[in-house]
Amino acid sequence: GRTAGIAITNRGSSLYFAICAVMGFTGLLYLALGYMKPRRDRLFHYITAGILFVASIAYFTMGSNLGFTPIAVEFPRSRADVRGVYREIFYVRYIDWFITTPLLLADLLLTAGLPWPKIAWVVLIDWVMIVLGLVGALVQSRYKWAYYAVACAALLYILYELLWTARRHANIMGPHVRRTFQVCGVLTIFVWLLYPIAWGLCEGGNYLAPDSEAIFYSVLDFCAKPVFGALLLWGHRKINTADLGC
Ligand code: RET
Repeated sequence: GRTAGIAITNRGSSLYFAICAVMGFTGLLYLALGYMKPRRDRLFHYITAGILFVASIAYFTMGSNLGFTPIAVEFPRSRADVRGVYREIFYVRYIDWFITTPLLLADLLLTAGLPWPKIAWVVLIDWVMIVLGLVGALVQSRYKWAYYAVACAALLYILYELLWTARRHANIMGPHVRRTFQVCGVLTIFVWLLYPIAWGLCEGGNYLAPDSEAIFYSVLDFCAKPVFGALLLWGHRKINTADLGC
């Protein structure tokens, strides 16, 4: 809908609240399942539940139509009455991602048994990617695409590390680690590549209205967090956390 020249989401709000509930519920579920395991095997439950609780708060914020700022659209398009001259940019997404994407990478890379300096390095590149995406989203002019391009390069580097370094490492850690990393890694590569596409159509190019943005990102976040978490924790039922060096 359009309020004072700003295209904001109306129908997206209920979807955001629904995802908020899903994230909160699965967070509690994964935490409870962790408490049914011996203390030494709870690490991945804590990480995954933490991811879901942070996401739940972000989705509550967006459902309440908070955590956004209006940004002038570079080229208001013909259906400007739908999209508005300003666009609602949810900066709270990036605060969520700044916290949760490193934890998702920790889930994956700790499972692969990578040494911590390598994990820290990949997390640093991930932070660069998220911050550049945020700055690009807040920039009004076409310079936003320069930030976007560098962020995309950072994403490709992260995916290269998953596909090359981490996969090879996981393969020598036994069949359960190999299988779990394979399933969660493939999901990650596939879903993470869709985020820059969503960004380009929403924050970047203003091709999709905020209602569609709500659907697009909600589907991606649902796959990247609750579904990813379920597959990871399912895989870990046969993995000894201590064998991973953590
Ligand atoms: C941005 C825009 C700039 C270019 C790129 C991006 C990538 C974002 C990614 C986000 C992943 C988020 C996840 C959230 C968890 O639910 C910042 C959109 C490359 C990969 C997994």
